[in-house]
Amino acid sequence: MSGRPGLIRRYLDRLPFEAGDPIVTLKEGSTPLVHAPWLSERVGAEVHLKIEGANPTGSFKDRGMCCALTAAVKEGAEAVICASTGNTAASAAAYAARAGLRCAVMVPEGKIATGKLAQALMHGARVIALRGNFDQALTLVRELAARHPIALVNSVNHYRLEGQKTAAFELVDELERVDAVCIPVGNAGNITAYWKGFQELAHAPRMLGFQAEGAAPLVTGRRVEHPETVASAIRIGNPARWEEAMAAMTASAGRIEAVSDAEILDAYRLLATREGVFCEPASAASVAGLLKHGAGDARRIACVLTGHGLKDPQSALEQAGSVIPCEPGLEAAERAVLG
Ligand code: AN7
Repeated sequence: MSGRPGLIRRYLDRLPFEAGDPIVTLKEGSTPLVHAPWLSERVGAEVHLKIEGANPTGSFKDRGMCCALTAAVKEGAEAVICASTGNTAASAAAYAARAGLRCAVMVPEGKIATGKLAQALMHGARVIALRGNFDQALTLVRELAARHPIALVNSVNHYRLEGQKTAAFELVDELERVDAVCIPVGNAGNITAYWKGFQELAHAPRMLGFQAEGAAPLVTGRRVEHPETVASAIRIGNPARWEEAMAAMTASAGRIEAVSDAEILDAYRLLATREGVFCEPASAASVAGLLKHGAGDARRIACVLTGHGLKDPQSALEQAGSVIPCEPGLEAAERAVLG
């Protein structure tokens, strides 16, 4: 077979699969690592951006989902289910379509970005809008998966973490040494997965996790009943991987800190205008955190940009400049173009 391998084939020896398994892949992983000159200058260290929005459905979830769906097919499942703030739903829907499995996703009504909703619907998932938040949705789908023969593909499923740990492998592959990793934290699956990946390679960069101020249970140490943030992907008040995330932070001498919505939106705009990289607001929390809290004495830093900016056109249009109307004549065009 030619072309790049999906991540199960690329890392087969470090994943719980065998060559003969019914691998479900859209050629996820192997995402670009882009040096960030403006950001590096600003923080006085070498900063790189891991562009996870370059995965097939536009987020890091694809790394975990190819493994979760491969395992589901292997185990004879006919349907999968997840709760989601959007990206997990889009990814589950795509990989289920690919595998020929039915898929149901439960999302908080009116609280997921437009692109993610369009993806889940286009891939033919049954999309259920819960009149409640993500945490309530996760409780419900866990119960449904326990009662019915439906595979749960949230990051409580360990295959998800197995897949997502491969991003740590890629960072070490390309950078050889990385001193700190900045990462947005919602349900805390991804920070747990990265730490697992680094540990398997005997690397120990500082894990710096960032939550939105209105949804920062790991910072305050208390569950948040009504999480609120512009970064809808990380609007989560009771992370399923709470203990694992805290353990990763402690073991790596890292930190989990909060950033405000204003700081997230600043970083979101700066990445787009200064680095040419368009991520979604939740992803920008990693850079907002680095700008606000620093990374100690780390010399080489990776910021994980978890999802593509096109996922959430509404937030972009609210933050960006407006378009300039123009009549179809040369003079009008000159005025419009030259200002
Ligand atoms: C862009 O899709 O939880 O800490 O249901 O979409 O592993 O939860 C998304 C999470 C960061 C946080 N960035 O990762 C879901 C969901 C983006 C995300 C996170 C999410 P975790």
